[in-house]
Amino acid sequence: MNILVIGANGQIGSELVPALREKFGRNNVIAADKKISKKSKSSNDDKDLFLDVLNKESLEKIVSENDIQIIFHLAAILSAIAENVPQKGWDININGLMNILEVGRNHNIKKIIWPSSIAVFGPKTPKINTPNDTILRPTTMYGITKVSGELLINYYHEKYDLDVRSVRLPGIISNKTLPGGGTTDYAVEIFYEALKNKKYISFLKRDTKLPMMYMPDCISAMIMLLEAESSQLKRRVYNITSMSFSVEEIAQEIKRHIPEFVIQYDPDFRQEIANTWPESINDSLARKEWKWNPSYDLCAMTKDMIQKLKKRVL
Ligand code: AKB
Repeated sequence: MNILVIGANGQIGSELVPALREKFGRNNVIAADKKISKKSKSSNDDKDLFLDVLNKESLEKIVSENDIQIIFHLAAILSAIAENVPQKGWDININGLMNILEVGRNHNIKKIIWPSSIAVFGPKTPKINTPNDTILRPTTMYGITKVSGELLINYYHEKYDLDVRSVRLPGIISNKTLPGGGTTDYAVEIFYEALKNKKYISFLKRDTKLPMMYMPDCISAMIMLLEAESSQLKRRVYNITSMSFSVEEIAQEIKRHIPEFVIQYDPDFRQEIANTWPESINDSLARKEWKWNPSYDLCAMTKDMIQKLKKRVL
């Protein structure tokens, strides 16, 4: 089973690749990205490849030369950046996904895992305990690309029987690689600033509450979705979550570990994006159909983040 991870050096990819290599063997996991890390450049590792997802020929070459059967497609332009460069957001998020789906059907790829996002929801969606099947009318460019992506994966599944699977990820909190340009990034930055400067200026208001998840749970969700039997899956796209908190609530939790920590609020354009997203989402279908069950809540995640980051940041 040869696996290709696209966007391997991003926030999720940089932790998913080692987890997959540990589970399925080093030689069976190819890590591809447009940004090649210094480490892989210097090691000249033939399992770390350059790939621009918009270049379909190179994608096809990598897939056939490495006899790829499974693709994790993680390369994306996130919400805050996509608002500023809408055309680029569309190109990477949709034309990139189209390339994967086309290569998927032409090369008999067995499974494709592609994350969607809570950004598919919009101001008209119920804000609390948002169900799996609900109004999808996002008002952000990123959200529009994610809804279009969900429609596309459903289409390729129905029409070509391509096994594409997706989860709507909430904000992901992690301590290895920084997220790049999302609205939920504050929930990562706050830890670095709390440890380094004992102070953080939030770009979201104090009472802005969003669904979130700690990276170890995100990685296990990806692997569980990959391993789920087809007969377990009644749909292509699942809500998943593990906690929801406001900016003030996470600041309070950090203060329990770093009493001198202070937070200030200076909302910017990202507030407008956050205002259109749910406060909490209902993931009962993922729990029921493929036994999704996260391990970290706000308290456990905060404790672990501080422990891990302390060693590196201080
Ligand atoms: C973002 O903030 O853009 C992402 C997401 C919720 O998909 N983290």
